Amino acid sequence: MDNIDTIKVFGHRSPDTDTTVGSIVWAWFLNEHRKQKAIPYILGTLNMETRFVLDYWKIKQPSIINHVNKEDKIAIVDTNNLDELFENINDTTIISIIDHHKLSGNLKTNHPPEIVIQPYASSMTVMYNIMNIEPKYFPKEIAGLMLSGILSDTLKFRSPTTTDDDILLAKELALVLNIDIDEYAEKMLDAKSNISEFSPEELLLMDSKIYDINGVSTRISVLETTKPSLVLERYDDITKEIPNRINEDGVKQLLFFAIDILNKESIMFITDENIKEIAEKTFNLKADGKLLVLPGFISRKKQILPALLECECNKK
Ligand SMILES: [Mn+2]
Repeated sequence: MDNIDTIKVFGHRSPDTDTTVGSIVWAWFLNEHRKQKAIPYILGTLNMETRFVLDYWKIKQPSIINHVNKEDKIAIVDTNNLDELFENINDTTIISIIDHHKLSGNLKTNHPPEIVIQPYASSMTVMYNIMNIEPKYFPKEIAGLMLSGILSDTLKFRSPTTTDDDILLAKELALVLNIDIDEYAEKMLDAKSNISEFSPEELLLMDSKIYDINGVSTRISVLETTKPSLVLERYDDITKEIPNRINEDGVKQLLFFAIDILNKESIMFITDENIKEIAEKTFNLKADGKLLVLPGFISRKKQILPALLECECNKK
Protein backbone atom coordinates (compact mmCIF):
# COMPACT_ATOMS: atom_id res chain seq x y z
CA MET A 1 0.00 0.00 0.00
CA ASP A 2 2.81 2.43 0.60
CA ASN A 3 4.99 2.96 -2.41
CA ILE A 4 8.27 4.80 -2.55
CA ASP A 5 6.61 8.20 -2.94
CA THR A 6 4.46 7.83 0.13
CA ILE A 7 5.59 10.21 2.84
CA LYS A 8 5.97 8.73 6.31
CA VAL A 9 4.80 11.18 8.95
CA PHE A 10 5.82 10.74 12.57
CA GLY A 11 6.93 12.47 15.74
CA HIS A 12 9.14 11.62 18.68
CA ARG A 13 9.73 8.41 20.64
CA SER A 14 7.57 7.98 23.74
CA PRO A 15 4.67 9.26 21.63
CA ASP A 16 2.30 11.57 23.47
CA THR A 17 -1.01 13.00 22.33
CA ASP A 18 0.44 16.03 20.53
CA THR A 19 2.96 13.98 18.58
CA THR A 20 0.38 11.33 17.64
CA VAL A 21 -2.43 13.64 16.57
CA GLY A 22 0.20 15.85 14.92
CA SER A 23 1.24 12.95 12.69
CA ILE A 24 -2.38 12.15 11.82
CA VAL A 25 -3.37 15.76 11.14
CA TRP A 26 -0.27 16.50 9.08
CA ALA A 27 -0.72 13.32 7.01
CA TRP A 28 -4.37 14.32 6.46
CA PHE A 29 -3.28 17.78 5.29
CA LEU A 30 -0.65 16.38 2.92
CA ASN A 31 -3.17 13.95 1.42
CA GLU A 32 -6.16 16.24 1.19
CA HIS A 33 -4.67 19.63 0.51
CA ARG A 34 -1.28 19.06 -1.05
CA LYS A 35 -2.25 15.90 -2.88
CA GLN A 36 0.82 14.11 -1.54
CA LYS A 37 0.35 10.56 -0.38
CA ALA A 38 1.22 10.38 3.32
CA ILE A 39 0.74 7.89 6.16
CA PRO A 40 1.06 8.65 9.90
CA TYR A 41 3.10 6.43 12.20
CA ILE A 42 4.02 6.28 15.88
CA LEU A 43 7.34 5.25 17.46
CA GLY A 44 6.04 3.29 20.44
CA THR A 45 3.17 2.38 22.75
CA LEU A 46 0.51 5.01 23.29
CA ASN A 47 -0.43 6.29 26.72
CA MET A 48 -4.02 5.99 27.92
CA GLU A 49 -4.82 9.63 27.18
CA THR A 50 -3.87 9.30 23.53
CA ARG A 51 -5.82 6.04 23.25
CA PHE A 52 -8.86 7.79 24.74
CA VAL A 53 -8.53 10.65 22.24
CA LEU A 54 -8.28 8.33 19.22
CA ASP A 55 -11.24 6.26 20.45
CA TYR A 56 -13.30 9.37 21.10
CA TRP A 57 -12.81 10.69 17.56
CA LYS A 58 -13.02 7.17 16.09
CA ILE A 59 -9.55 7.26 14.58
CA LYS A 60 -7.52 4.09 14.19
CA GLN A 61 -4.17 3.94 16.03
CA PRO A 62 -1.34 4.60 13.58
CA SER A 63 1.02 1.65 13.06
CA ILE A 64 4.26 1.54 14.99
CA ILE A 65 7.35 2.10 12.85
CA ASN A 66 10.62 0.54 14.07
CA HIS A 67 13.11 1.71 11.50
CA VAL A 68 13.52 3.84 8.40
CA ASN A 69 15.38 3.21 5.13
CA LYS A 70 17.40 5.64 3.13
CA GLU A 71 14.81 5.55 0.33
CA ASP A 72 12.13 6.87 2.69
CA LYS A 73 10.54 10.28 2.44
CA ILE A 74 9.90 11.61 5.93
CA ALA A 75 7.83 14.39 7.43
CA ILE A 76 8.80 15.00 11.05
CA VAL A 77 6.38 16.58 13.51
CA ASP A 78 6.67 17.71 17.14
CA THR A 79 10.46 17.28 17.40
CA ASN A 80 13.60 18.32 15.56
CA ASN A 81 15.92 16.15 17.60
CA LEU A 82 17.65 13.15 16.03
CA ASP A 83 17.99 11.51 19.44
CA GLU A 84 14.19 11.23 19.62
CA LEU A 85 13.93 9.67 16.15
CA PHE A 86 16.05 7.09 14.29
CA GLU A 87 19.82 7.08 14.22
CA ASN A 88 19.89 6.88 10.43
CA ILE A 89 17.20 9.50 9.85
CA ASN A 90 19.72 11.81 8.18
CA ASP A 91 20.18 9.20 5.44
CA THR A 92 16.49 9.48 4.48
CA THR A 93 14.89 12.35 2.61
CA ILE A 94 13.51 14.65 5.27
CA ILE A 95 10.85 16.67 3.50
CA SER A 96 9.62 18.74 6.39
CA ILE A 97 9.94 19.46 10.10
CA ILE A 98 6.94 21.04 11.82
CA ASP A 99 7.72 21.64 15.46
CA HIS A 100 7.57 23.77 18.59
CA HIS A 101 10.79 22.83 20.40
CA LYS A 102 14.20 24.39 20.65
CA LEU A 103 16.46 23.80 17.69
CA SER A 104 18.64 20.75 18.26
CA GLY A 105 20.88 21.17 15.26
CA ASN A 106 21.50 17.46 14.65
CA LEU A 107 19.22 16.84 11.67
CA LYS A 108 20.65 17.15 8.15
CA THR A 109 18.99 17.09 4.75
CA ASN A 110 20.11 16.59 1.18
CA HIS A 111 17.42 18.85 -0.23
CA PRO A 112 15.92 22.14 0.92
CA PRO A 113 13.31 21.09 3.51
CA GLU A 114 10.18 22.84 4.69
CA ILE A 115 10.93 23.77 8.28
CA VAL A 116 8.50 25.58 10.53
CA ILE A 117 9.31 25.86 14.22
CA GLN A 118 7.26 28.30 16.25
CA PRO A 119 7.13 28.91 20.00
CA TYR A 120 3.61 27.71 20.70
CA ALA A 121 2.60 25.18 23.35
CA SER A 122 1.35 22.62 20.83
CA SER A 123 2.42 21.59 17.35
CA MET A 124 -1.27 21.89 16.42
CA THR A 125 -1.02 25.67 16.60
CA VAL A 126 2.03 25.61 14.32
CA MET A 127 0.21 23.40 11.80
CA TYR A 128 -2.87 25.59 11.96
CA ASN A 129 -0.75 28.58 10.90
CA ILE A 130 0.62 26.66 7.94
CA MET A 131 -2.64 25.05 6.85
CA ASN A 132 -4.52 28.34 6.73
CA ILE A 133 -7.93 26.66 7.00
CA GLU A 134 -10.72 28.09 9.12
CA PRO A 135 -11.70 25.79 12.02
CA LYS A 136 -15.25 25.37 10.68
CA TYR A 137 -13.86 23.79 7.50
CA PHE A 138 -11.91 21.01 9.21
CA PRO A 139 -13.54 17.58 9.27
CA LYS A 140 -14.96 17.05 12.74
CA GLU A 141 -12.43 14.39 13.73
CA ILE A 142 -9.48 16.50 12.55
CA ALA A 143 -10.73 19.47 14.59
CA GLY A 144 -11.19 17.12 17.54
CA LEU A 145 -7.66 15.77 17.29
CA MET A 146 -6.26 19.30 17.04
CA LEU A 147 -8.17 20.41 20.11
CA SER A 148 -6.86 17.35 21.96
CA GLY A 149 -3.24 18.11 21.04
CA ILE A 150 -3.51 21.62 22.45
CA LEU A 151 -5.32 20.55 25.62
CA SER A 152 -2.77 17.81 26.21
CA ASP A 153 0.41 19.83 25.68
CA THR A 154 -0.93 22.80 27.67
CA LEU A 155 -2.47 20.63 30.41
CA LYS A 156 -5.66 22.52 29.64
CA PHE A 157 -3.89 25.91 29.51
CA ARG A 158 -2.17 25.39 32.88
CA SER A 159 1.35 24.95 31.53
CA PRO A 160 3.59 28.04 31.41
CA THR A 161 4.28 27.17 27.75
CA THR A 162 0.68 28.15 26.88
CA THR A 163 0.29 31.15 24.55
CA ASP A 164 -2.78 33.25 23.68
CA ASP A 165 -2.79 31.72 20.19
CA ASP A 166 -3.02 28.19 21.61
CA ILE A 167 -5.98 29.18 23.78
CA LEU A 168 -7.72 31.06 20.98
CA LEU A 169 -7.41 28.14 18.55
CA ALA A 170 -8.58 25.60 21.15
CA LYS A 171 -11.64 27.73 21.91
CA GLU A 172 -12.50 28.14 18.24
CA LEU A 173 -12.18 24.40 17.66
CA ALA A 174 -14.29 23.63 20.72
CA LEU A 175 -16.92 26.07 19.46
CA VAL A 176 -17.28 24.48 16.02
CA LEU A 177 -17.30 21.03 17.65
CA ASN A 178 -19.82 22.17 20.23
CA ILE A 179 -17.71 20.56 22.92
CA ASP A 180 -17.19 21.69 26.53
CA ILE A 181 -13.44 22.13 27.04
CA ASP A 182 -13.54 21.55 30.80
CA GLU A 183 -15.51 18.33 30.53
CA TYR A 184 -13.51 16.96 27.64
CA ALA A 185 -10.12 17.85 29.15
CA GLU A 186 -11.13 16.21 32.42
CA LYS A 187 -11.87 12.99 30.56
CA MET A 188 -8.48 13.17 28.85
CA LEU A 189 -6.62 13.75 32.11
CA ASP A 190 -8.51 11.00 33.90
CA ALA A 191 -7.64 8.60 31.11
CA LYS A 192 -3.98 9.59 31.34
CA SER A 193 -3.96 8.97 35.09
CA ASN A 194 -4.94 5.35 34.61
CA ILE A 195 -1.51 3.70 34.68
CA SER A 196 -2.45 0.36 36.20
CA GLU A 197 -1.83 -1.73 33.09
CA PHE A 198 1.66 -0.40 32.40
CA SER A 199 4.89 -2.05 33.49
CA PRO A 200 7.50 0.03 35.37
CA GLU A 201 9.57 0.09 32.19
CA GLU A 202 6.66 1.47 30.21
CA LEU A 203 6.01 4.07 32.90
CA LEU A 204 9.62 5.25 32.73
CA LEU A 205 9.35 5.68 28.95
CA MET A 206 5.80 6.98 28.71
CA ASP A 207 6.75 10.66 28.74
CA SER A 208 10.49 10.73 28.68
CA LYS A 209 13.40 12.49 26.99
CA ILE A 210 17.15 12.31 27.19
CA TYR A 211 19.05 15.56 27.70
CA ASP A 212 22.64 16.63 28.02
CA ILE A 213 22.83 18.48 31.34
CA ASN A 214 26.17 20.24 30.95
CA GLY A 215 27.89 17.09 29.77
CA VAL A 216 25.91 14.59 31.87
CA SER A 217 23.45 12.55 29.80
CA THR A 218 20.24 12.46 31.77
CA ARG A 219 16.88 10.84 31.08
CA ILE A 220 14.07 12.92 32.48
CA SER A 221 10.84 10.94 32.82
CA VAL A 222 7.59 12.50 33.94
CA LEU A 223 4.06 11.23 34.48
CA GLU A 224 1.37 13.87 34.33
CA THR A 225 -1.53 12.85 36.53
CA THR A 226 -4.63 14.03 38.31
CA LYS A 227 -4.17 11.15 40.76
CA PRO A 228 -0.61 11.34 42.12
CA SER A 229 -1.39 8.64 44.69
CA LEU A 230 -1.58 6.11 41.83
CA VAL A 231 1.99 7.01 40.82
CA LEU A 232 3.28 7.02 44.40
CA GLU A 233 1.76 3.56 44.86
CA ARG A 234 4.20 2.37 42.20
CA TYR A 235 7.25 3.94 43.88
CA ASP A 236 9.12 0.71 44.62
CA ASP A 237 8.21 -0.76 41.25
CA ILE A 238 9.44 2.28 39.36
CA THR A 239 12.63 2.92 41.32
CA LYS A 240 13.67 -0.73 41.04
CA GLU A 241 13.49 -0.44 37.25
CA ILE A 242 15.59 2.75 37.03
CA PRO A 243 19.06 1.08 37.06
CA ASN A 244 17.98 -1.21 34.19
CA ARG A 245 16.79 1.77 32.19
CA ILE A 246 20.06 3.63 32.82
CA ASN A 247 22.02 0.59 31.66
CA GLU A 248 19.92 0.10 28.57
CA ASP A 249 20.19 3.75 27.53
CA GLY A 250 23.80 4.21 28.48
CA VAL A 251 22.86 7.46 30.24
CA LYS A 252 24.44 8.68 33.47
CA GLN A 253 21.26 9.23 35.45
CA LEU A 254 17.48 9.17 35.37
CA LEU A 255 15.26 11.71 37.09
CA PHE A 256 11.60 10.84 37.64
CA PHE A 257 8.78 13.27 38.39
CA ALA A 258 5.08 12.73 39.03
CA ILE A 259 3.41 15.92 37.83
CA ASP A 260 0.32 16.68 39.88
CA ILE A 261 -1.70 18.71 37.40
CA LEU A 262 -4.52 19.77 39.71
CA ASN A 263 -2.27 20.86 42.59
CA LYS A 264 0.25 22.36 40.17
CA GLU A 265 3.31 20.70 41.63
CA SER A 266 5.84 18.03 40.78
CA ILE A 267 6.85 15.21 43.05
CA MET A 268 10.40 14.08 42.35
CA PHE A 269 11.51 10.58 43.26
CA ILE A 270 14.67 10.71 45.37
CA THR A 271 16.22 7.39 44.45
CA ASP A 272 19.72 7.72 45.91
CA GLU A 273 22.12 10.12 47.66
CA ASN A 274 23.44 11.52 44.38
CA ILE A 275 19.98 12.33 43.06
CA LYS A 276 19.13 13.83 46.44
CA GLU A 277 22.08 16.19 46.24
CA ILE A 278 21.29 17.24 42.67
CA ALA A 279 17.62 17.76 43.52
CA GLU A 280 18.14 19.76 46.70
CA LYS A 281 20.76 22.02 45.15
CA THR A 282 18.97 22.53 41.84
CA PHE A 283 15.59 23.36 43.34
CA ASN A 284 16.87 24.77 46.60
CA LEU A 285 14.45 22.65 48.61
CA LYS A 286 14.81 19.86 51.18
CA ALA A 287 13.76 16.33 50.28
CA ASP A 288 11.26 14.67 52.56
CA GLY A 289 12.60 11.13 52.68
CA LYS A 290 12.12 9.52 49.30
CA LEU A 291 10.30 12.46 47.74
CA LEU A 292 10.89 16.11 46.92
CA VAL A 293 7.85 18.27 46.21
CA LEU A 294 8.34 21.16 43.78
CA PRO A 295 5.49 23.66 44.15
CA GLY A 296 4.50 25.34 40.88
CA PHE A 297 6.56 22.99 38.68
CA ILE A 298 4.47 21.38 35.93
CA SER A 299 6.58 21.78 32.77
CA ARG A 300 9.68 19.76 31.95
CA LYS A 301 10.49 22.00 29.00
CA LYS A 302 10.02 25.37 30.68
CA GLN A 303 10.75 24.70 34.36
CA ILE A 304 12.48 21.44 35.26
CA LEU A 305 15.03 21.37 32.45
CA PRO A 306 16.01 25.07 32.68
CA ALA A 307 16.48 24.72 36.47
CA LEU A 308 18.83 21.78 35.95
CA LEU A 309 20.78 23.55 33.20
CA GLU A 310 21.10 26.81 35.06
CA CYS A 311 22.14 25.54 38.49
CA GLU A 312 25.85 26.09 39.13
CA CYS A 313 25.71 22.79 41.03
CA ASN A 314 25.34 20.92 37.73
CA LYS A 315 28.23 22.71 36.04
CA LYS A 316 31.41 20.84 36.67
MN1 LIG B 1 4.27 18.72 21.38
